[in-house]
Amino acid sequence: MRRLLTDSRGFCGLVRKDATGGAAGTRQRGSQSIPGRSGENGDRLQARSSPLKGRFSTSWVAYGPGWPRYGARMAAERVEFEVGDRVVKISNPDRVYFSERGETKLDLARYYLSVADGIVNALYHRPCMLHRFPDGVDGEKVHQKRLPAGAPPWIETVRVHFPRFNRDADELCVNHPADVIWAVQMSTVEFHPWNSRRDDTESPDEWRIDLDPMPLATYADVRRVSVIAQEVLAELGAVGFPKTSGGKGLHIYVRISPTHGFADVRRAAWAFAREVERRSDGMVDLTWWRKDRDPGSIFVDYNQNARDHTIASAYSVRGTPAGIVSAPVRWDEIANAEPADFTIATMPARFADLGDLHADIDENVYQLDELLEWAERDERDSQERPADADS
Ligand SMILES: [Mn+2]
Repeated sequence: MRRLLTDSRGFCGLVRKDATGGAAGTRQRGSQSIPGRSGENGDRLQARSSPLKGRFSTSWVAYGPGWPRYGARMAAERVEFEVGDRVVKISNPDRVYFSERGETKLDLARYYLSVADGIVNALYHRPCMLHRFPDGVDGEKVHQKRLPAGAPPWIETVRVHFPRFNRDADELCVNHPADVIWAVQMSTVEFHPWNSRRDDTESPDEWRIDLDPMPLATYADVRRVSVIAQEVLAELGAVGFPKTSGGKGLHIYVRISPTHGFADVRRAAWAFAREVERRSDGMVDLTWWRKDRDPGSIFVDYNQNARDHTIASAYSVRGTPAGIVSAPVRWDEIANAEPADFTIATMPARFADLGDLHADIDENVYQLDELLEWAERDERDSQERPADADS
């Protein structure tokens, strides 16, 4: 898959550090060893051969069965992760972030390491907005566009402009799993990347199809609409990569060549949504105002392709007590899978088995021309056009 995986051997290491400064693991970082733990190295890295033969040589699981739980036996002030050649400190590792099963900030960091290749692929070089939960997901949520203060020198940013406010922001720009772990240290739970990348932030390379159920619609309705969406995509010759939203919805991503601006990508998404609506026998309702839509319908939210609109990425955990993940799924899984099946507890094993189901997205580039012709036709025939994104 992506460039950085060519050297994935030894990618994610881990150093455990206790309150006294002692360390255990793959490397001794201090002269002290942890009292009572000599010889215990159950948290050593485990290498597993990848199920995707030939694509990665090895994928690393950054923790093992002997990994001790903190809290009862040892009050940890911080934990250090070695991620490739970088070290990221996690403070307050024992703080509970997900109240349903009690996973901690440390568990969140371990989750992201377990899907490192997937989350980096989803965020790679994109301006990225962070949803931070400093007191866990039951506490206050902070929407953060600008990079939080105190970043290490290897963290990269990309500058984006906000015309409405005539302001710039330097947003996180991920190119290495250590960047993701550092964002966790900054209490980030959700990652919301732009649909463009830093080489040309004004030209999206990702068309996002967002199947959004209205309040009385169910995930079963979303499934039915996803079948129509897949059929229209196939007729267009486009390859869609589906994922659960982590809520009740489904997202389908399509790689596009970055040759159009946000307005055209949104018009193309609108034309696609209209075609799905026509075939949906009333299941899809594209009425502009949310309050006017059929509450039992699905909205195909083409506005997610507008400038500065972002949604949670593939492998992003959502800020829910059960730590539900926006999970890539195969098309043939949609009929049976439930969004709540995919959590920070279940995803590591799934990722170890299946690898990144979105790994091939860059190899399936779609040109928007035909959809833009559909948009022109619809605008001409019906005198309709998508309203302004910010109206
Ligand atoms: Mn949605």
